[in-house]
Amino acid sequence: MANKEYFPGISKIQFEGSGSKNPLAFKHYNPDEMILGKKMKDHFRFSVCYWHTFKGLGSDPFGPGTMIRAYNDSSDPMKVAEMTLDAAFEFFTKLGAGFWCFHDRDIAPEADNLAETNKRLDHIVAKAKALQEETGVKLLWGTSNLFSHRRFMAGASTNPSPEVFAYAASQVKKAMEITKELGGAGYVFWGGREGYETLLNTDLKREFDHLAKFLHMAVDYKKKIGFDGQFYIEPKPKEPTKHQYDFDAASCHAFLQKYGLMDHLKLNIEANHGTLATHTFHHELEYSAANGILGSVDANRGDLLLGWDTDQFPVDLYDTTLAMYTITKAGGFTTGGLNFDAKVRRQSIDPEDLFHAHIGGMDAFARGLKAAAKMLEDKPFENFVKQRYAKWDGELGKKIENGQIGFEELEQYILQHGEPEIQSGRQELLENLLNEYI
Ligand code: XLS
Ligand code: CA
Ligand code: CA
Repeated sequence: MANKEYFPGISKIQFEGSGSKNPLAFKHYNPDEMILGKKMKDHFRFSVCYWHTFKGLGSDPFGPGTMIRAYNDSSDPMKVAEMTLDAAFEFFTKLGAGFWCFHDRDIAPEADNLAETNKRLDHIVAKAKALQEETGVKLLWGTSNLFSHRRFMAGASTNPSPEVFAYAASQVKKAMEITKELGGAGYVFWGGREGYETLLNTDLKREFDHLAKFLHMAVDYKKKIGFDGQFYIEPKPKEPTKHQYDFDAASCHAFLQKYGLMDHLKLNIEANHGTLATHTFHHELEYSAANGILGSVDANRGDLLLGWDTDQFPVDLYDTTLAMYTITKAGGFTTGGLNFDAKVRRQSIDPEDLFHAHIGGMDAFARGLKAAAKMLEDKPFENFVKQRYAKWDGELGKKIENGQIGFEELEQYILQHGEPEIQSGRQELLENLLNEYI
């Protein structure tokens, strides 16, 4: 660990229980506590994201950053990269998050050409590897920033220029190599600017084909280098482009099926992207779980009154409860985890705000898990759903499900039996019940 302390006055965050008034302690997240036969920390596999937490300084379209960080205090960009990495590992260790995530360009700044940029990455990755070994912190996933540089203004693999496609491929090739080098459990493809601003200048069909071609090349290269991490696509409907091709879980699912990619990619579901697509976080998780493509989660939340990706820290207990309910019911994380793709607000300028934010998110998920565990043990919702669909296990239901009858037999059935029986959906009762668990 570096000699310099970047978060002085803050020691390792401890679990102090719900009576604690200490803002720098966990009230609910108790890493080794067993819930449903598994340690809490293994349910979550919490991860800290590098981009918001260490590279974000609170800038918005109306003004530059507000946050002054000790690890930015140099005019040499590589010195800043090194100091930031030291600060990051100090933060991961003090917080007790077991994992981290990064984009290639977060950890090492781009140089004048690709060869030099890759050299910078190698230098930082060697340091990151040593810090991982020293602290035991692991890499949840790596990814590539294919959206900030001006060359990617019209997309990366969906760019009208094959040269930009080639540049993106070179960048992802390297990002996969360093993710493997750091033992990453996964690799994320988020379609940064893979979408369009206007269809008047866009060959939509060709762009989709190119996106798929790119992912197939990545799958081939993954095999070639023996990287055994899980690939994920991260859906998002808009922002930065007005329409992103990986719109939501269902459109990603259709894309993966159409292009023969189902065996190679799962989804990284982000809460705020779900709500931007006018779904709930719960819906996106449930859809993915139902189709066997739930891989990992970017934990955050949006703001109902703001129509963009605010990436706030998750504090809503309904969200965390329903998320943990679906995730746990689906068997829990294997390669994936809960990555805080979230940023503190522009006025939260102190380093300790980063701790408050993560502690709050971890506690909110711990409460969600505890409520979900009780729901899974008592099964009030599962039993209700089972009973609601019970007739499908009867004679008629079975015949339909097994494809043994068609329209003519069904018409005969109705002519014989008359008006179907209907039953209440009991929504209000179920919502009241959910409140009892929260
Ligand atoms: C942006 C995305 C991005 C991905 C990683 O909205 O959430 O941060 O998670 O590229
Ligand atoms: Ca994300
Ligand atoms: Ca986001």
